[in-house]
Amino acid sequence: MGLKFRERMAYLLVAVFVLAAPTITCITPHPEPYRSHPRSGEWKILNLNGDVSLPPPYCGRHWSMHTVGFTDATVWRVFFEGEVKVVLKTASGERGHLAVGMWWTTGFRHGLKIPLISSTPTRIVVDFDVMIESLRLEGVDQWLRVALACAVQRGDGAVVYTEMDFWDSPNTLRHPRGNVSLGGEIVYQGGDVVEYKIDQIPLGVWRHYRVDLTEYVDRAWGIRPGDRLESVYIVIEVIENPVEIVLHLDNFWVKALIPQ
Ligand SMILES: [Ca+2]
Repeated sequence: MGLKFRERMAYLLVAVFVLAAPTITCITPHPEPYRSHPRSGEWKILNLNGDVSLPPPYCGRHWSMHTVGFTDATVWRVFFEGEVKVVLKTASGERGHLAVGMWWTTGFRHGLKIPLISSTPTRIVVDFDVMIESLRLEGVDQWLRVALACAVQRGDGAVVYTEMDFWDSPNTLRHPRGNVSLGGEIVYQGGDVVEYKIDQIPLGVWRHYRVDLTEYVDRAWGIRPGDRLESVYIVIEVIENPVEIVLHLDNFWVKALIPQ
């Protein structure tokens, strides 16, 4: 009658594996979304006039710019002539930012926000050349940050900002609201902003950057279906003491890597 002990143990072991298998499957770590995005393929340019090569009077066509927070005491100009030249001079007590770059409405090739996850996996990077020609800071407690930034509209409509600083004033780095003083990369994190430190560019020198937006946005916010890129731009942020800065920008290309 019944099964021998050895056979019963064999059935028991099979039962344990069958029952445990779904559990094992469930706890397999899911790959982070950006890691599943391609690392090779064909680059497709997503914006227009990134090299500022259109003839006059269209040189600055497709570029957008604005300031937030500054009063009339701040003077700023943006010139388009083969490259972008930005001049910003703030007064004491001013706090705000100047942004110059590509917005989906005018600068993106298809006039549409760009999905960060779609049926075809894509990786989005920004290539650009930049030079800070000159920089004048008054006092020791000035705040100045110069960064590549992007705005992403999430599936629920909220907008989040990811910034990659390539120049920060010493005072900014002395008072981080992030982990940069602990050896991390985050200069500031709060509300709808995560700000990374990617470099400290020397003055008067052109430098090329390739910034992987997919990776930074995913690390900052965790990319989810429905997230769409709506702008990519250079931002100069100033708080308190007067600042005078001249910056040049060229070959500003937003690109998607499409797997072949
Ligand atoms: Ca150019």
